[in-house]
Order: sequence, then structure tokens, then C-alpha cells
Amino acid sequence: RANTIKQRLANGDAVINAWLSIGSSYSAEGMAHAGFHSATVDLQHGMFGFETALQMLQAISTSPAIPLVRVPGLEPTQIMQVLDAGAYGVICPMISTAPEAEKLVSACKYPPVGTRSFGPSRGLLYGGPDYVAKANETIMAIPMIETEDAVTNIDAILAVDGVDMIYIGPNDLAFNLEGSVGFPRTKSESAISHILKQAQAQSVPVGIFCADAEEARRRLDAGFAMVTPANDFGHLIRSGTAAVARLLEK
Ligand code: 3PY
Ligand code: MG
Repeated sequence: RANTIKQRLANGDAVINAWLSIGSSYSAEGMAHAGFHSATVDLQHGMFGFETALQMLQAISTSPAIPLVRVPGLEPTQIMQVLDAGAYGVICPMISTAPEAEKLVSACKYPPVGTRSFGPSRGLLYGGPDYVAKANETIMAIPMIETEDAVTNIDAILAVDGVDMIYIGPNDLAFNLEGSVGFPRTKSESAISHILKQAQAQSVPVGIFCADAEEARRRLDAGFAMVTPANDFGHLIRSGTAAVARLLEK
């Protein structure tokens, strides 16, 4: 099975990504069928572990959305496991240097390119009989840029062979550059513009987490290739809160 978001990025088409922090295959299935091009199972800040993530990946497979996983950190054995579970891309938090990006790429690729161990399991079920032969081109290694060091080292990170795109974590970036996640975010917003410009110069697509669809719209207009318009829990609570407010209107 082809990685349709890789194709969209290559064609310059925007990717709208769902972000799943609710540990439920039912919720994941619903979000995956909402029209998103990809759906990211969040094992870093989501409220669940690997077994639930596996069920969520199975649920996403019932839709055209491409399954991605955000792992908790740069841990090759864990990356191996989510790839075996059928993830078509790994978003890895807190990548700050080129060697860290190289380690991520290596964990995502079979030899001779990388060090991923053989045991494709569900990858084969989702991907099809040519999964292993195509895995190194199908699977995306996506470093998160969200530290001060990553901004300093951005050109070297972008130049790492096998970095298919980068993904900005604006909240951790604000923490690191402003000292808080509050607003305004003068320094981190100018860092975000710098990262985008450098990535565009090296033809590396940039994704970014957004607070809502309005921000995501602005980011797309600014040249971001992939946007995540909030996470599932955010959508749920916002919609519930708006319903209550509407019904309490006098
Ligand atoms: C951040 O904003 O730091 C993120 O990791 C978004 O998911
Ligand atoms: Mg973060």
C-alpha cells in the first residue's frame, strides 16, 4: 500500500493530520474517517500504551488516512515496535542534532540503509506483500523540532539523508525559547519562520501542531506542508463546551 501523504507532499499538496490522544480504537476510527489525510497516534502525551496504540492503528486501517505514530522519545526498540504495528511514519520528539536525526532514520529503515530488525508483523498486513521491499521508501522518519538546539542545528538536521519532513512542536519550542507556553511568542514565532525558510531552501516539507483550524489555515497559507488542527480531546471538549454555552444562553 502506497504512502499517500508522501505522494501529496511530493506534489506540493497539503496534508491535514489528525492527532489522537484518546486511547480508544472507536474514537480513532471516527477521526480517521473524518477526512484527514493522516492520523497520528500519540504515544508521547496520549493517555495509553502500546496495546491500545495497536488497536488504534487497526482502526485507522479501515480508512484512507495514513497511520503515523508519535513515539515518546528516540528509542529504536520502541520505534521498531510501532513500525511492526503498521505505522507508516514515526514522529520523534525533541530531536536537537543531526546525529539524533540520523539515529531516528536508522531506526526507521531496514538494512543496508538502517538498523531496523526484521519482523514486519502487522506492517505486512497493512502494507501488503511488497511491504518489506518498499518499506524504506514508504516509511517516513519525521524529527520534531522543538528545542533551542534544534533551531541552532536546523540546517544540519534538514541535510540528514532520510529525513522526509520535519514537524514543529510550537509549545515545547515556546517553553525553550520564551521560558513559558504563554503568549505572545515573539522569539519562538520568529524561530518558526526561520525553520520554515531553511526547510524550504532544502526542499524538506514542514508540519506543525496547531491550536485549532483557524491557526492551521494560517500556517498552510504561510507555506507549511502538513497541519494538525488540534488533538481529538481538544475537539471533543471544545465542542461540548460550545454546546453547553449555547444552551445556557438567555
Ligand atoms: C508541542 O507543541 O510541543 C508538541 O509537541 C505538539 O504536539
Ligand atoms: Mg512537544
